[in-house]
Amino acid sequence: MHRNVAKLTAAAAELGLSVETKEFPEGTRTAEDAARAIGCEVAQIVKSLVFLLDGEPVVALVSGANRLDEARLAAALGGTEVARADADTVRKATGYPIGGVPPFGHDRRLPTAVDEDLLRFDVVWAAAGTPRDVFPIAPGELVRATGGAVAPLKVV
Ligand code: 5CA
Repeated sequence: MHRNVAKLTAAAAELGLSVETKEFPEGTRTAEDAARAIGCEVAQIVKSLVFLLDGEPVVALVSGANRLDEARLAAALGGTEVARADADTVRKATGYPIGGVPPFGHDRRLPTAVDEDLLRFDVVWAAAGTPRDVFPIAPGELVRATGGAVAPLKVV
């Protein structure tokens, strides 16, 4: 098991969650890749996107079918200026590389917004620390584990 996957699994256990990760050698780097490998809807894939909100890193958990509306993210978390984090900032803020950023289990707790569309499913799939490992989770557990604010986040 990749050490990032072990780290995510340990973080989940600390949060009282038993997480079963699944490795797909063909890769799960993007939401589309992940949906294809898993055999689920793209909308069931959790994109864990890192932004700087007024200069501080935050996480948006967005359905794979949706495009994030940055103004909605700012509204959900109570800030103003939103900027996309670059690859280096993502790794520094979370401890994971782009394409593998999990929704929780980061090096420090980050303010999090959860796309309300994810709550339509019984199970959604998120990255488990690398671009080839994922895990299923009930969206309610995702909200609980992250302490996230559920909000409309998509561009309409
Ligand atoms: N493993 C999949 C799904 S479980 C995954 O991690 N998808 S993701 O959407 O959360 O991560 C990929 C995202 O990283 C892209 O949607 C994009 O927003 C972002 N990204 C890709 N390249 C860069 C880059 N060079 N700088 C900043 N962000 C990037």
